[in-house]
Amino acid sequence: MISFGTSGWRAVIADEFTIHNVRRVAQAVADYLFSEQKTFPSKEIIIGYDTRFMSEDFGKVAAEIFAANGFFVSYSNDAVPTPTIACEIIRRKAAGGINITASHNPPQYNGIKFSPSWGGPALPETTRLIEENCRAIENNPNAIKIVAFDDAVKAKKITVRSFKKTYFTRIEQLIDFDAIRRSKLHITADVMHGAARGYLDELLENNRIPHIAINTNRDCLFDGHRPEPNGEHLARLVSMVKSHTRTFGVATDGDADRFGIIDIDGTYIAPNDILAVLLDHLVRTRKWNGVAARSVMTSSFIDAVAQYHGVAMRETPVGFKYIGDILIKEPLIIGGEESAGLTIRGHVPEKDGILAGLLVAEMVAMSKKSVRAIINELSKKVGTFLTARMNYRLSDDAVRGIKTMFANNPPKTIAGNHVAKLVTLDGYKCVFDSGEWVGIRLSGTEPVVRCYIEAHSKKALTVLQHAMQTMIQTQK
Ligand code: G16
Repeated sequence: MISFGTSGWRAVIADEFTIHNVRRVAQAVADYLFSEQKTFPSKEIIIGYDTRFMSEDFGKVAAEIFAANGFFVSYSNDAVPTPTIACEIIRRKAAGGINITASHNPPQYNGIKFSPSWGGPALPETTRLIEENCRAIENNPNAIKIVAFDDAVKAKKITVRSFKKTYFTRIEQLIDFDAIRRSKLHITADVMHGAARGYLDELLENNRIPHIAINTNRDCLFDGHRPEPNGEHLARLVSMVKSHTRTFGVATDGDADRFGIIDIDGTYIAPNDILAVLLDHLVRTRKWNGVAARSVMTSSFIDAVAQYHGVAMRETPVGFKYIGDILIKEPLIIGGEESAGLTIRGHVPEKDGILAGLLVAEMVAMSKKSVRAIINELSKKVGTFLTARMNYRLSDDAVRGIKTMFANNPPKTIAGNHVAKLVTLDGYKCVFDSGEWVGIRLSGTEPVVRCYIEAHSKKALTVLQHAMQTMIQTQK
């Protein structure tokens, strides 16, 4: 059963993520694109891959299917960030693109992200059709067309290319590298053995920003942990930042669409805070107005900043596809998620960890302040927002129990807080009279239930954490 989650299809290598299943998914995407030919007649497809085990080989497997189906394939000559593929889809007016990646998942996983011609992650109405095509192919394996990679290269059906140039130009238009250079800020870039190697470090090098890049070698085991740039996995970056003065740390995940920020004193800064300070930075430095967007379990710190600047806020289910969709349709200033994804006006409708890290560096350089100092100043104006996220591996019965409880008898109070609003955009979010809230939902990328909490004080955060833990544990 091949199913697309929050972003793409992900599965354990050699279990479900096999050459056969990659062929099935590629054929299913090709069939989908054929069905779209009336509205978008391009015959070009972009194929990239990350640094995971055999990703380039799985990419070739997919390229063989698209070429056999009559598509012209632009196949990346190296591991490539997901946002770079988005850029290339748009520039070449391609029918779409796929990236062989399992993003931030553990090393045992691989996956396929598919983006249609608009460049953002496919929306559910698209992935549903691809899933249906996969099922149809299962019953008719002869439906899979294949041509050998080398033969397709000779026949000019597949062209091996670098996608760097357009992407670098775009980033250089969006980021004030002169300001970073003038500030003499030193950047330590941790690419976590992922697809930002040769991208983030080269951009810094080309723009003469003093920097050190770490974890640039390919390591399919990602140092034994998943390539997720959060507080748990950036110990080396933290110690590098702490041991150098005026050094700021930026990190990117396996396919370089997520960011991690280490402030100049070596502390990890949560993406929720980064979204809020960047909205403020963009409004002040670019003089942009319009709308901002965040997914439902993202902190309302950014809402408070939006309100302060008279910017409208859009709330979406979890998944960058929904934020990308807003960027296409509305004058978006910034859109982001608590899971460390963001994009801004003028960029692709896909999250970009490289852009995010450089933008925060620009903000630090221009303000000559630490990120923490900027957060504290902003909090004085708009309020304090503290957040926590817990992940639980629960039995199917426990998950059913939680769903039934919220669907049939949602709590009226939690830890003495009256639930003023129940938001059901994605999972369940209980918003209290104070504006503090708790949320619970099933992850679409990992086999876990996620619980999110936001409070205005440490005490309230701890109380709500305990209350949610108890609520979840009673379901076990
Ligand atoms: C993916 C999606 C994001 C989403 C994140 C977490 O990130 O692209 O939009 O916020 O997963 O989703 P979930 O909570 O359902 O696991 P990535 O970087 O893995 O593609």
